[in-house]
Amino acid sequence: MKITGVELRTIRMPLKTPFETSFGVEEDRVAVLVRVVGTVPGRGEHPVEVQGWGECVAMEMPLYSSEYADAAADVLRRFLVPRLLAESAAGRDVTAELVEPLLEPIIGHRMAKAAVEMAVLDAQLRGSGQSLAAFFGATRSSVPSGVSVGIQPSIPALLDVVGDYLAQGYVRIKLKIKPGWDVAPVEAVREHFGELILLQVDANAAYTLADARVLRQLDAFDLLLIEQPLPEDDIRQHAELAKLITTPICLDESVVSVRAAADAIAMRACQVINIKAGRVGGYLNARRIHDLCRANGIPVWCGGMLETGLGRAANAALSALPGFTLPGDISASDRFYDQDITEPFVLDDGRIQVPTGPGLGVTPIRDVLDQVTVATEWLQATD
Ligand code: SMG
Ligand code: MG
Repeated sequence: MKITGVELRTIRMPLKTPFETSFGVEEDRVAVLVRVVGTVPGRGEHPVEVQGWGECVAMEMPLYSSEYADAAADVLRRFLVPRLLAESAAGRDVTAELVEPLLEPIIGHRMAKAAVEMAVLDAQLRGSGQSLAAFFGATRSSVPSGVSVGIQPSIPALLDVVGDYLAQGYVRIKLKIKPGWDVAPVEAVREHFGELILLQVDANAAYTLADARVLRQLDAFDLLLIEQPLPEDDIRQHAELAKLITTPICLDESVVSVRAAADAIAMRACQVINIKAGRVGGYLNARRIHDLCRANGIPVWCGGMLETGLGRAANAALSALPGFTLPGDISASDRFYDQDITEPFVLDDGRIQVPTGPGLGVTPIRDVLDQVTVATEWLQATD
Protein backbone atom coordinates (compact mmCIF):
# COMPACT_ATOMS: atom_id res chain seq x y z
CA MET A 1 0.00 0.00 0.00
CA LYS A 2 0.91 3.64 -0.34
CA ILE A 3 0.73 5.42 2.97
CA THR A 4 -0.98 8.80 3.20
CA GLY A 5 -0.50 9.33 6.92
CA VAL A 6 -0.58 7.78 10.35
CA GLU A 7 -2.64 8.78 13.35
CA LEU A 8 -1.36 8.10 16.86
CA ARG A 9 -4.02 8.13 19.49
CA THR A 10 -3.54 7.63 23.21
CA ILE A 11 -6.57 6.30 25.05
CA ARG A 12 -7.33 5.80 28.73
CA MET A 13 -10.01 3.26 29.60
CA PRO A 14 -11.12 2.73 33.19
CA LEU A 15 -11.02 -0.90 34.34
CA LYS A 16 -14.18 -2.28 35.98
CA THR A 17 -12.11 -3.37 38.96
CA PRO A 18 -8.42 -2.83 39.76
CA PHE A 19 -6.17 -5.59 38.39
CA GLU A 20 -3.37 -6.56 40.78
CA THR A 21 -0.33 -8.58 39.76
CA SER A 22 3.03 -9.26 41.42
CA PHE A 23 4.33 -5.97 39.97
CA GLY A 24 1.51 -3.56 40.77
CA VAL A 25 -2.11 -2.53 40.49
CA GLU A 26 -3.70 -1.26 37.27
CA GLU A 27 -6.80 0.93 37.51
CA ASP A 28 -6.93 2.20 33.94
CA ARG A 29 -5.74 0.82 30.66
CA VAL A 30 -3.67 3.41 28.85
CA ALA A 31 -2.85 2.38 25.29
CA VAL A 32 -1.55 3.88 22.08
CA LEU A 33 -3.54 3.13 18.94
CA VAL A 34 -2.05 3.44 15.46
CA ARG A 35 -4.29 4.17 12.49
CA VAL A 36 -2.62 3.85 9.11
CA VAL A 37 -4.34 5.53 6.18
CA GLY A 38 -3.30 4.78 2.62
CA THR A 39 -4.30 3.58 -0.79
CA VAL A 40 -4.16 0.30 -2.64
CA PRO A 41 -4.60 -0.20 -6.38
CA GLY A 42 -8.30 -0.54 -7.24
CA ARG A 43 -9.89 -2.58 -10.01
CA GLY A 44 -10.28 0.48 -12.19
CA GLU A 45 -7.94 3.43 -12.67
CA HIS A 46 -8.44 4.92 -9.25
CA PRO A 47 -6.69 3.74 -6.13
CA VAL A 48 -8.91 2.75 -3.23
CA GLU A 49 -8.46 4.36 0.18
CA VAL A 50 -7.90 1.94 3.06
CA GLN A 51 -7.20 2.30 6.73
CA GLY A 52 -6.02 -0.12 9.38
CA TRP A 53 -5.82 -0.19 13.15
CA GLY A 54 -3.01 -1.27 15.42
CA GLU A 55 -2.97 -1.44 19.21
CA CYS A 56 0.23 -1.05 21.17
CA VAL A 57 0.08 -3.23 24.28
CA ALA A 58 2.72 -1.32 26.26
CA MET A 59 1.20 -0.36 29.61
CA GLU A 60 1.20 3.02 31.34
CA MET A 61 4.27 2.15 33.40
CA PRO A 62 7.31 0.00 32.56
CA LEU A 63 6.49 -2.73 35.11
CA TYR A 64 5.60 -5.73 32.95
CA SER A 65 8.47 -4.94 30.56
CA SER A 66 10.68 -1.97 29.74
CA GLU A 67 8.17 -0.49 27.30
CA TYR A 68 5.49 1.98 28.37
CA ALA A 69 2.81 3.92 26.55
CA ASP A 70 4.40 7.38 26.41
CA ALA A 71 7.72 5.91 25.29
CA ALA A 72 5.90 3.94 22.61
CA ALA A 73 4.19 7.11 21.36
CA ASP A 74 7.57 8.85 21.31
CA VAL A 75 9.42 6.14 19.39
CA LEU A 76 6.49 5.79 17.00
CA ARG A 77 6.40 9.54 16.34
CA ARG A 78 10.14 10.11 16.04
CA PHE A 79 11.58 6.92 14.60
CA LEU A 80 9.15 4.23 13.50
CA VAL A 81 6.39 6.02 11.61
CA PRO A 82 8.85 8.36 9.78
CA ARG A 83 10.61 5.26 8.34
CA LEU A 84 7.32 3.97 7.04
CA LEU A 85 6.37 7.34 5.57
CA ALA A 86 9.79 7.74 3.94
CA GLU A 87 9.56 4.29 2.38
CA SER A 88 6.19 5.11 0.92
CA ALA A 89 7.27 8.59 -0.19
CA ALA A 90 10.14 6.94 -2.08
CA GLY A 91 7.50 5.16 -4.13
CA ARG A 92 7.96 1.74 -2.60
CA ASP A 93 5.02 -0.43 -1.67
CA VAL A 94 4.64 -0.87 2.10
CA THR A 95 3.35 -4.27 3.19
CA ALA A 96 2.99 -5.84 6.63
CA GLU A 97 5.75 -8.28 5.68
CA LEU A 98 8.14 -5.34 5.11
CA VAL A 99 7.46 -3.56 8.39
CA GLU A 100 9.80 -5.64 10.54
CA PRO A 101 12.83 -5.37 8.22
CA LEU A 102 12.13 -1.67 7.70
CA LEU A 103 12.09 -0.99 11.44
CA GLU A 104 14.90 -3.39 12.33
CA PRO A 105 17.64 -0.72 12.68
CA ILE A 106 15.71 0.70 15.63
CA ILE A 107 16.63 -1.47 18.61
CA GLY A 108 13.94 -2.91 20.87
CA HIS A 109 10.52 -1.23 21.18
CA ARG A 110 8.85 -4.40 19.99
CA MET A 111 5.40 -3.47 21.24
CA ALA A 112 5.51 -0.18 19.34
CA LYS A 113 6.75 -1.96 16.20
CA ALA A 114 4.04 -4.60 16.56
CA ALA A 115 1.36 -1.90 16.58
CA VAL A 116 2.65 -0.49 13.28
CA GLU A 117 2.75 -3.93 11.68
CA MET A 118 -0.76 -4.71 12.96
CA ALA A 119 -2.14 -1.49 11.47
CA VAL A 120 -0.52 -2.10 8.08
CA LEU A 121 -1.68 -5.73 8.08
CA ASP A 122 -5.23 -4.69 8.94
CA ALA A 123 -5.26 -2.08 6.15
CA GLN A 124 -3.80 -4.48 3.62
CA LEU A 125 -6.31 -7.22 4.45
CA ARG A 126 -9.23 -4.80 4.44
CA GLY A 127 -8.01 -3.82 0.97
CA SER A 128 -7.97 -7.41 -0.24
CA GLY A 129 -11.10 -8.49 1.65
CA GLN A 130 -9.39 -11.25 3.63
CA SER A 131 -9.89 -11.81 7.34
CA LEU A 132 -6.91 -11.91 9.68
CA ALA A 133 -7.90 -15.46 10.68
CA ALA A 134 -7.85 -16.61 7.04
CA PHE A 135 -4.53 -14.84 6.49
CA PHE A 136 -3.01 -16.66 9.48
CA GLY A 137 -4.35 -20.02 8.33
CA ALA A 138 -6.82 -20.40 11.20
CA THR A 139 -8.59 -23.72 11.54
CA ARG A 140 -11.33 -22.82 14.04
CA SER A 141 -14.21 -20.34 14.10
CA SER A 142 -14.20 -19.84 17.87
CA VAL A 143 -11.63 -20.23 20.65
CA PRO A 144 -11.94 -21.36 24.27
CA SER A 145 -11.78 -18.52 26.72
CA GLY A 146 -9.65 -18.42 29.87
CA VAL A 147 -9.60 -15.67 32.46
CA SER A 148 -6.76 -14.13 34.43
CA VAL A 149 -7.65 -13.45 38.07
CA GLY A 150 -5.75 -10.70 39.85
CA ILE A 151 -4.38 -10.91 43.38
CA GLN A 152 -7.29 -10.45 45.81
CA PRO A 153 -7.46 -8.94 49.30
CA SER A 154 -8.41 -12.28 50.89
CA ILE A 155 -9.04 -15.95 50.12
CA PRO A 156 -12.86 -15.61 50.51
CA ALA A 157 -12.78 -12.68 48.06
CA LEU A 158 -10.75 -14.82 45.64
CA LEU A 159 -13.21 -17.72 45.87
CA ASP A 160 -16.08 -15.32 45.10
CA VAL A 161 -14.34 -13.90 42.05
CA VAL A 162 -13.33 -17.33 40.70
CA GLY A 163 -16.84 -18.69 41.33
CA ASP A 164 -18.30 -15.81 39.39
CA TYR A 165 -16.02 -16.39 36.39
CA LEU A 166 -16.76 -20.11 36.38
CA ALA A 167 -20.48 -19.33 36.48
CA GLN A 168 -20.02 -17.12 33.42
CA GLY A 169 -18.52 -20.08 31.60
CA TYR A 170 -14.79 -19.40 31.53
CA VAL A 171 -13.07 -22.70 30.83
CA ARG A 172 -9.76 -22.01 32.52
CA ILE A 173 -8.69 -20.00 35.55
CA LYS A 174 -5.30 -18.34 35.86
CA LEU A 175 -4.36 -17.03 39.28
CA LYS A 176 -1.84 -14.25 39.60
CA ILE A 177 0.65 -15.15 42.33
CA LYS A 178 3.51 -13.46 44.19
CA PRO A 179 5.62 -14.39 47.22
CA GLY A 180 3.16 -14.57 50.14
CA TRP A 181 0.15 -15.11 47.80
CA ASP A 182 0.86 -18.46 46.18
CA VAL A 183 0.35 -21.83 47.87
CA ALA A 184 -2.62 -20.81 50.05
CA PRO A 185 -4.79 -19.27 47.29
CA VAL A 186 -4.02 -22.15 44.90
CA GLU A 187 -4.87 -24.72 47.56
CA ALA A 188 -8.09 -22.90 48.44
CA VAL A 189 -9.25 -22.69 44.82
CA ARG A 190 -8.42 -26.35 44.17
CA GLU A 191 -10.21 -27.47 47.31
CA HIS A 192 -13.27 -25.33 46.75
CA PHE A 193 -13.79 -25.94 43.01
CA GLY A 194 -12.40 -29.46 42.73
CA GLU A 195 -10.01 -31.38 40.54
CA LEU A 196 -11.82 -30.78 37.27
CA ILE A 197 -11.26 -27.08 36.71
CA LEU A 198 -8.34 -26.11 34.49
CA LEU A 199 -6.07 -24.08 36.76
CA GLN A 200 -2.74 -22.33 36.21
CA VAL A 201 -0.70 -19.58 37.86
CA ASP A 202 1.31 -16.56 36.68
CA ALA A 203 4.11 -15.08 38.80
CA ASN A 204 5.19 -12.29 36.42
CA ALA A 205 8.84 -12.91 37.28
CA ALA A 206 8.40 -12.43 41.04
CA TYR A 207 10.56 -15.36 42.26
CA THR A 208 14.18 -16.48 42.18
CA LEU A 209 15.69 -19.93 42.02
CA ALA A 210 16.10 -19.72 45.81
CA ASP A 211 12.28 -19.97 46.04
CA ALA A 212 12.24 -23.43 44.42
CA ARG A 213 11.02 -24.99 47.68
CA VAL A 214 7.89 -22.84 47.74
CA LEU A 215 7.27 -23.34 44.03
CA ARG A 216 7.64 -27.09 44.48
CA GLN A 217 4.69 -27.02 46.90
CA LEU A 218 2.51 -26.01 43.95
CA ASP A 219 3.22 -29.41 42.38
CA ALA A 220 0.52 -30.89 44.62
CA PHE A 221 -2.31 -29.01 42.86
CA ASP A 222 -2.23 -30.43 39.34
CA LEU A 223 -1.68 -27.07 37.68
CA LEU A 224 -1.61 -26.86 33.89
CA LEU A 225 1.48 -24.71 34.19
CA ILE A 226 3.33 -22.02 36.10
CA GLU A 227 3.92 -18.92 33.98
CA GLN A 228 7.14 -16.90 34.17
CA PRO A 229 8.26 -17.66 37.73
CA LEU A 230 11.72 -16.05 37.28
CA PRO A 231 12.99 -12.79 35.74
CA GLU A 232 12.80 -12.10 32.02
CA ASP A 233 16.51 -12.63 31.28
CA ASP A 234 16.82 -15.80 33.39
CA ILE A 235 16.15 -18.37 30.67
CA ARG A 236 18.92 -20.69 31.90
CA GLN A 237 17.64 -20.52 35.46
CA HIS A 238 14.17 -21.53 34.27
CA ALA A 239 15.87 -24.64 32.87
CA GLU A 240 17.35 -25.27 36.33
CA LEU A 241 13.98 -24.74 38.00
CA ALA A 242 12.36 -27.17 35.55
CA LYS A 243 14.55 -29.91 37.05
CA LEU A 244 13.26 -29.12 40.54
CA ILE A 245 9.50 -28.93 40.04
CA THR A 246 6.98 -31.09 38.18
CA THR A 247 4.51 -28.32 37.24
CA PRO A 248 5.21 -27.46 33.58
CA ILE A 249 6.97 -24.10 33.15
CA CYS A 250 5.48 -21.66 30.66
CA LEU A 251 7.45 -18.60 29.55
CA ASP A 252 5.84 -15.23 28.92
CA GLU A 253 8.14 -12.21 29.51
CA SER A 254 11.31 -14.14 28.50
CA VAL A 255 10.08 -14.91 24.99
CA VAL A 256 10.78 -11.60 23.27
CA SER A 257 11.54 -12.98 19.80
CA VAL A 258 11.55 -16.07 17.63
CA ARG A 259 15.22 -16.55 18.61
CA ALA A 260 14.41 -16.39 22.32
CA ALA A 261 11.68 -18.98 21.82
CA ALA A 262 14.11 -21.28 19.98
CA ASP A 263 16.71 -20.84 22.76
CA ALA A 264 14.20 -21.53 25.53
CA ILE A 265 13.03 -24.70 23.79
CA ALA A 266 16.59 -25.89 23.11
CA MET A 267 17.61 -25.22 26.73
CA ARG A 268 14.49 -26.98 28.03
CA ALA A 269 13.61 -23.86 29.99
CA CYS A 270 9.90 -24.30 29.28
CA GLN A 271 7.39 -26.95 28.29
CA VAL A 272 4.77 -24.41 27.20
CA ILE A 273 4.93 -20.91 25.64
CA ASN A 274 2.55 -17.99 26.04
CA ILE A 275 2.49 -16.08 22.74
CA LYS A 276 1.80 -12.34 22.81
CA ALA A 277 2.22 -10.57 19.51
CA GLY A 278 3.22 -7.27 21.12
CA ARG A 279 5.98 -8.86 23.16
CA VAL A 280 7.57 -10.49 20.09
CA GLY A 281 7.34 -7.56 17.68
CA GLY A 282 4.13 -8.42 15.87
CA TYR A 283 1.62 -10.99 14.69
CA LEU A 284 3.91 -12.31 11.96
CA ASN A 285 6.54 -13.26 14.55
CA ALA A 286 3.77 -14.61 16.76
CA ARG A 287 2.77 -16.93 13.94
CA ARG A 288 6.42 -17.93 13.41
CA ILE A 289 6.72 -18.85 17.09
CA HIS A 290 3.51 -20.85 16.79
CA ASP A 291 5.04 -22.77 13.86
CA LEU A 292 8.32 -23.30 15.69
CA CYS A 293 6.56 -24.60 18.80
CA ARG A 294 4.30 -26.84 16.78
CA ALA A 295 7.28 -28.39 15.04
CA ASN A 296 8.87 -28.99 18.45
CA GLY A 297 5.81 -30.36 20.21
CA ILE A 298 5.53 -27.33 22.52
CA PRO A 299 1.90 -26.37 23.25
CA VAL A 300 1.15 -22.65 23.03
CA TRP A 301 -1.64 -20.36 24.13
CA CYS A 302 -2.39 -16.71 23.48
CA GLY A 303 -1.61 -14.27 26.27
CA GLY A 304 -3.54 -11.08 26.94
CA MET A 305 -2.52 -7.50 27.69
CA LEU A 306 -5.95 -6.13 28.64
CA GLU A 307 -6.52 -5.33 24.98
CA THR A 308 -9.40 -3.30 23.61
CA GLY A 309 -11.61 -5.00 21.05
CA LEU A 310 -8.97 -4.30 18.40
CA GLY A 311 -6.21 -6.37 19.99
CA ARG A 312 -8.77 -8.88 21.22
CA ALA A 313 -9.93 -9.45 17.62
CA ALA A 314 -6.38 -10.08 16.44
CA ASN A 315 -5.66 -12.39 19.40
CA ALA A 316 -8.80 -14.40 18.68
CA ALA A 317 -7.71 -14.83 15.05
CA LEU A 318 -4.20 -15.90 16.08
CA SER A 319 -5.51 -18.37 18.65
CA ALA A 320 -7.56 -20.09 16.00
CA LEU A 321 -4.32 -21.65 14.64
CA PRO A 322 -3.97 -25.37 15.31
CA GLY A 323 -0.96 -25.18 17.69
CA PHE A 324 -2.93 -23.13 20.24
CA THR A 325 -3.98 -26.21 22.18
CA LEU A 326 -4.46 -24.52 25.57
CA PRO A 327 -7.14 -21.91 26.35
CA GLY A 328 -5.79 -18.37 26.08
CA ASP A 329 -6.25 -15.18 28.11
CA ILE A 330 -8.87 -14.03 25.63
CA SER A 331 -11.78 -13.17 27.83
CA ALA A 332 -14.94 -11.26 26.95
CA SER A 333 -14.67 -7.46 26.71
CA ASP A 334 -16.67 -7.13 29.94
CA ARG A 335 -13.91 -8.91 31.90
CA PHE A 336 -12.15 -5.53 31.99
CA TYR A 337 -14.41 -2.90 30.43
CA ASP A 338 -17.95 -1.64 30.87
CA GLN A 339 -17.70 -0.23 27.37
CA ASP A 340 -15.24 -1.49 24.77
CA ILE A 341 -14.21 0.75 21.88
CA THR A 342 -15.46 -1.85 19.37
CA GLU A 343 -18.51 -4.08 19.41
CA PRO A 344 -17.87 -6.12 22.54
CA PHE A 345 -16.53 -9.66 22.48
CA VAL A 346 -18.91 -11.85 24.43
CA LEU A 347 -18.62 -15.27 25.99
CA ASP A 348 -20.62 -17.90 24.14
CA ASP A 349 -20.60 -21.24 25.95
CA GLY A 350 -17.09 -20.53 27.23
CA ARG A 351 -15.82 -19.46 23.81
CA ILE A 352 -15.06 -16.29 21.88
CA GLN A 353 -16.04 -16.07 18.22
CA VAL A 354 -13.25 -15.34 15.76
CA PRO A 355 -14.21 -12.32 13.60
CA THR A 356 -14.79 -13.16 9.94
CA GLY A 357 -14.85 -9.70 8.31
CA PRO A 358 -11.90 -8.26 6.36
CA GLY A 359 -8.77 -7.49 8.42
CA LEU A 360 -9.45 -7.39 12.15
CA GLY A 361 -13.16 -7.64 11.39
CA VAL A 362 -13.95 -4.99 14.00
CA THR A 363 -13.69 -1.18 13.94
CA PRO A 364 -13.77 1.37 16.74
CA ILE A 365 -17.11 3.02 17.48
CA ARG A 366 -16.38 6.69 16.80
CA ASP A 367 -18.13 8.24 19.82
CA VAL A 368 -16.81 5.73 22.29
CA LEU A 369 -13.30 6.08 20.93
CA ASP A 370 -13.45 9.86 21.19
CA GLN A 371 -14.66 9.65 24.78
CA VAL A 372 -11.59 7.68 25.89
CA THR A 373 -9.06 9.55 23.75
CA VAL A 374 -6.59 11.71 25.65
CA ALA A 375 -4.27 12.69 22.79
CA THR A 376 -4.25 12.49 19.00
CA GLU A 377 -1.66 13.40 16.42
CA TRP A 378 -1.43 13.05 12.68
CA LEU A 379 1.87 12.23 11.01
CA GLN A 380 2.47 12.50 7.29
CA ALA A 381 5.40 12.69 4.93
CA THR A 382 6.90 16.17 4.57
CA ASP A 383 8.19 17.06 1.10
O1 SMG B 1 -5.76 -9.50 28.91
O2 SMG B 1 -6.73 -11.03 30.10
C1 SMG B 1 -5.84 -10.21 29.91
C2 SMG B 1 -4.74 -10.10 30.94
C3 SMG B 1 -4.01 -11.36 31.11
O3 SMG B 1 -2.74 -11.70 33.08
C4 SMG B 1 -2.77 -11.21 31.98
N1 SMG B 1 -1.71 -10.55 31.44
O4 SMG B 1 1.54 -11.53 32.43
O5 SMG B 1 0.11 -12.53 31.27
C5 SMG B 1 0.44 -11.55 31.92
C6 SMG B 1 -0.47 -10.37 32.12
C7 SMG B 1 0.18 -9.11 31.64
C8 SMG B 1 -0.58 -7.87 31.97
S1 SMG B 1 -0.68 -7.60 33.64
C9 SMG B 1 -1.16 -5.99 33.92
MG1 MG C 1 2.06 -13.58 32.05
